[in-house]
Parts: sequence; C-alpha cells; structure tokens
Amino acid sequence: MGKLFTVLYYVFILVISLSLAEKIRYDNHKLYSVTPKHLESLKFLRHLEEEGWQNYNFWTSPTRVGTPVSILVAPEGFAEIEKMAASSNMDVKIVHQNVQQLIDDESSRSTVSTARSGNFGWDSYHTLDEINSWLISLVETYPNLLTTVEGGKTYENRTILGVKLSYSNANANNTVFLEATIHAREWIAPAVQTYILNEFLTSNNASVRQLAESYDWYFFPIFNPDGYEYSHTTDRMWRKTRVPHSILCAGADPNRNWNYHWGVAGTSASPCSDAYRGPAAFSEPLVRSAAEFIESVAEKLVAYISFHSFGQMLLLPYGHTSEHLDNYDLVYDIGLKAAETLRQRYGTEYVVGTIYDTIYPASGSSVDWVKGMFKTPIAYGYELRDRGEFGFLLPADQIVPTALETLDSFITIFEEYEKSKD
Ligand code: 0X9
Ligand code: ZN
Repeated sequence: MGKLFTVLYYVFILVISLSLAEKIRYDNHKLYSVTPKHLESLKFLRHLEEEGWQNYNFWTSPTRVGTPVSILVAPEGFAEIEKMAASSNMDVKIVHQNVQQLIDDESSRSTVSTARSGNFGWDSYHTLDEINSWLISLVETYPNLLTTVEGGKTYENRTILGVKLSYSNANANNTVFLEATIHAREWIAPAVQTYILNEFLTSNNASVRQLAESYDWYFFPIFNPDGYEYSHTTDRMWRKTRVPHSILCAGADPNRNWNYHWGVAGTSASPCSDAYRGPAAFSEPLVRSAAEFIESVAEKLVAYISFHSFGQMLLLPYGHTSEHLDNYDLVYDIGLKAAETLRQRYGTEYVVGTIYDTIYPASGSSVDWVKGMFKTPIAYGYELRDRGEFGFLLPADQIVPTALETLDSFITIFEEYEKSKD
C-alpha cells in the first residue's frame, strides 16, 4: 500500500512538473529594493532567502543593516512586503512594476538579431546553441590560433565548451583562465566574454593586441550550460544547476559547491534556496568535472577570472573569511587601478575588495577554490553592470559599453601585473 502511494505521489509530481515545463512568466511581479533598518529585519530577510520561499526571488543577498536588497516578488508576496514597509523596520521601494515587461523587451531584441542568420553580434543576448556554434565557427576560421576544449560535463550531459587561444608556444606557462555564467541568469557575463574573445582575434588596437598575444587564454563563456539553457527555455530567473536534489526544488548553487571551506559561510542547506550549497562539496557534476580540468592546467595559470553580474564590483578572494590572505595587497592595488581605467570610459563606478567584505560572505566559490588550492597569482571575480536598476535584465544596448569598459580594466590588470614582476 505504502509503495502504491509512493508511486502515485511521484506520478503526481511528474504531471505537475510537466505542466510547469512551459515558460514561466513574471507578469506583474515587482522588483523591490528593500533596506533593512534593524538587525531584526535583516534577520527576517535572511530567513526568507535561506528558506528559498517561492514568492521571493532574491537578486542580491541581505548582508547588512542599511544595505538595500533587490527582491523580485510575486503578487502573492506583495502583502508581506507591504507589511514590512508599514512596520518601519525596512525602507521599501518599487524599482519595476512588471518584470515580465523587461523580459519581453530583452527577447524582442534577441529575435530581431537572430533573424539575421548566422550573424553573431553584441546587440542582443544569445542562446547556448548560438554561442557554441559561434565558438566552433571561430575555430574553423582561425585554426592556427584556436582549439576547442571540453571544460567538463553537466548533469544533463552537456559539454562545457571552451576555446583555447594561443598566439605563441612561448606563452604556455602564462595562461589565463576566463570563466563566465556559472550562474545561469547572468546573461551579460557570456556577452562580455565573447566580445573580449572577438577583440583578441580582430582588434587593431596596440594594447589589445599586446595583451592577446602575450598570454595563452582559456575562454569558457558558459560554465553552467544546463542552467543557461533553462534560463532561456523555461525560467529567465534560473541561477543554479539542474541536478534534482529534492522533489520540490532542483539545482544547487555551483558557486557554493567547490571544495574549499565548503559550507562555511553564506550558503544555504535548503535545496529550494538559490544559495543551496549542494549535499556535499563537488556534488554538482559540472563543478567536479570543471575542477578536474582546471587542476590539469593549474600549474600554467597566472590568472583566473570569473564573470558574474550584477553590482559593479571587482572581487578578490576570499569569501569564507575577511582575512587578507596570499597576495592580497598586490591584487587589491591592481584591482583599484583596473577599476579606475574602467571608470574613465563612461564613468561606471566599481568597488574593489574581498568577496567577504565587499559583497557578502560566500564560501565554496570557484575563485576561492582556485586561489586556495593553487595560489594562482591573479584571481578576480567581476560583478558586471549594473547596480540594480535592471539587474540581471540589463538592456542589450548596454552589452557593448559594458564589454568595452571591462576590456579597458583587463588591459590594466595585466599591464600592472607585468610591472609588479619587475
Ligand atoms: O553569490 C555569488 O556567488 C556572487 N554574487 S552573484 O550575485 N553573481 O551571485 C559573489 C561571489 C563571487 N563573485 C564572483 N566570483 N564574481
Ligand atoms: Zn553570479
């Protein structure tokens, strides 16, 4: 009898999940900016996030009293938020009245662009297939410079596809590893990374050429292909992997799953939370297999840079402690200079500092693991544009400006790094 119930239960869950396989809509969901004014209200927000309650999709994490938190709220959650506002424990502002509208604006642009067949550009966001096809076509165009690389395999059996760019055999021990889109919904990340790759191949600018040709480069624009695909087909707000850890909620946060001080700070044990660390370190196939690949090239690496959004921050390890470990002074100094060159182009302001102090405690991230395991000299995590006006739904006309300013800062990072070796 018990067995029959179990079977029926799973059939029921299957039917429910199939009916949910359609694209999730965010009609009349509001983007709120909520600022806790007391420790109590901060704790309440943290509790909401940790439990991963359905009506609240945290775009940023509650960290401090006085620091605003971006929360996407379903209509069923408005009453609770309004109650918070009335209680005077929190400042509550509505940033967008209808988040579906922002999503629609984003995809209408993308349809226009994909209509121009085979023309990969940076005026719209691209799907996983478009990005992978573009990478493969680049390798065909530049066979002497580029090779495809498999960075790992995912739960849904996709390949983490990357390319290695090498202008000279002499650069082998001067390799830079670029990772983007470990978080599925951060679509500006692969857009910026592919833009930089294209510049490294085609630019006539002397500083860009110098940079491109002085290092070997691994480009991995989509580290979490299962999640990225899902964010296009089903849920624009998806962040995690797609491993079914619980019958209620899928996925673990692949940036909380690396085996370095795993689970120590800023993670959740609840599978429904967006910061779910997974049942064990390296539980996520994509994380485990990517780690194996990184390990195989680790001794050649001088830099590991990870692209995320949003918040306009240049983050240094570590996320599990506020202690300044390894070569903090050097990377902090280079970071400040990089942020300054970035600002010079359009005035975009970045904050520089450790993950722990600057954004929030968060252990088990890729940059922490790389830095902690291999002491790679340069390790940064970018949180690209913006500061919350559009958040993950950054209008596509900001792709090129974001990429250009980021590339400026990149040039500074490596120029300063070279100087520091003298
Ligand atoms: O929570 C995270 O993993 C990162 N923030 S995000 O909003 N993109 O989710 C912060 C941790 C490290 N950040 C980077 N490596 N850029
Ligand atoms: Zn992220």
